[in-house]
Amino acid sequence: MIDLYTWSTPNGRKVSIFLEELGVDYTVFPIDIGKGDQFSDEFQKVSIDHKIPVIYDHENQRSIRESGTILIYLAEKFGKFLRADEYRWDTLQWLMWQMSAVGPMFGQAHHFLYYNPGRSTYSEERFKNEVKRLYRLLNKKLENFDYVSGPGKGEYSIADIALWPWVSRYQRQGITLNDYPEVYRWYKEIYQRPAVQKGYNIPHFEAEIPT
Ligand SMILES: N[C@@H](CCC(=O)N[C@@H](CS)C(=O)NCC(=O)O)C(=O)O
Repeated sequence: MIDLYTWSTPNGRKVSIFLEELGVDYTVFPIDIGKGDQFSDEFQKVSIDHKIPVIYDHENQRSIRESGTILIYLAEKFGKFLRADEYRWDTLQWLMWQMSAVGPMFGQAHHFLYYNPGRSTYSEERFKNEVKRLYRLLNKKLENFDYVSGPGKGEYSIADIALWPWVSRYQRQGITLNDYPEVYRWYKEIYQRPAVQKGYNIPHFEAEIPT
């Protein structure tokens, strides 16, 4: 049994979507980061960093934080969505790109463009441009691929699962998905997966998924 400490954010949704894709039993512990639950003594026992998501695996009493690590851990534990052959590195490079570029840059774009508009023109411009550059790169990759990694035209993997929830916040990044047609096609296709519909609304329904 897996415990999931999470909230309705892109990093949290990566893990709930993945657990739904795996179809495994898990228990959700909502950590309302707007109210400061992440600073409670109880949560600190599983997350030294005070950040969601975190999982606790009862099978081996292991607690794991950092969403990219959690995805790799679960993929290896259940043997799904991360190939064991040479395409593993293809998937991992896109997963690391999500963790090191998309997550931090999109996060800063949300901070300056959506939550604090008008506070810093320089920062707004910088992160808007960087977000656009990352969308262009993703669009270019998807020109010839159905998914970001894997053999043939690509296959759905933890890299797509990590990227999709960040793209679902495109409105907060000032992005129009019609400007990136391949990303839009990929986004809509993944949107239709039942596990995505369910995992998006964990720990609670926030709003309809933007389309
Ligand atoms: N690199 C971490 C980032 C985790 C993260 O920033 N979580 C945010 C929500 S998406 C959080 O818990 N924020 C609470 C806070 O900063 O106080 C990961 O990918 O898991």
